[in-house]
Amino acid sequence: MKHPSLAANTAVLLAPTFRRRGFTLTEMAVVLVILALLIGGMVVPLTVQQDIRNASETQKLLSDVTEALYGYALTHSALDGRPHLPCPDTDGDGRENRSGTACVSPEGDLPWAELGLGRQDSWGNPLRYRVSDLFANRAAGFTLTTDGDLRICTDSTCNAVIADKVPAVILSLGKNGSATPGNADEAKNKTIAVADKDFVQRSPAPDGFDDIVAWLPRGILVNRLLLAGRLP
Ligand SMILES: [Ca+2]
Ligand SMILES: [Ca+2]
Repeated sequence: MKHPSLAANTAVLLAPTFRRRGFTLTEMAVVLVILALLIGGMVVPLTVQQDIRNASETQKLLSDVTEALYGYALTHSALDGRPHLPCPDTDGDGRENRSGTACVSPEGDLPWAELGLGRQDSWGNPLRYRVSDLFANRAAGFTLTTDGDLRICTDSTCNAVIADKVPAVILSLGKNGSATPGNADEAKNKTIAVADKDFVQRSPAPDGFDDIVAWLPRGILVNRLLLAGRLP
């Protein structure tokens, strides 16, 4: 049998020497600030990664669309037997819109249903399409010597030309697609004006420019048709 005083002494020896307590408000605040910083640091790179992925997928889509346009020229003949490109879609059904043998408008949405791809970019906006009149005429197709009338420039004033005599241009207005253009280069690409035949291609910049522009170089278009025996 244990001696009562010995049991009491043992209990004293085993008792914790500190007093348990909860977090203070200050400690909680510090923890919350650290958590906020950690989560913030993770979220920003994730949105940046998504933007890069969307831009990359749209770039790939535009590349596929240019291939589909080469294919269209190979397989579609004007009334004179020569090749031609499709007209833009001006009523949103993905089919080209013509008035007789000419295009209703040289600029509009990409005729994605005709091509079998390219309905929307990665941000859910329709791809835009512009074609030179002489390349889309269904009465007389184009020849080895037909020149396009479109230009790709480094800015809206077109001081430097990247590509000249271009038959067709395809573009995505980028992440800010539906927003009002914040600079002259974005406005140049977004505004549909029949008389304006210049487009701007440059790197994305902090000024808000994020358009992705692709085009059919005239030389590659006629060379593909030559190799396939569709020209001259
Ligand atoms: Ca249409
Ligand atoms: Ca844009």
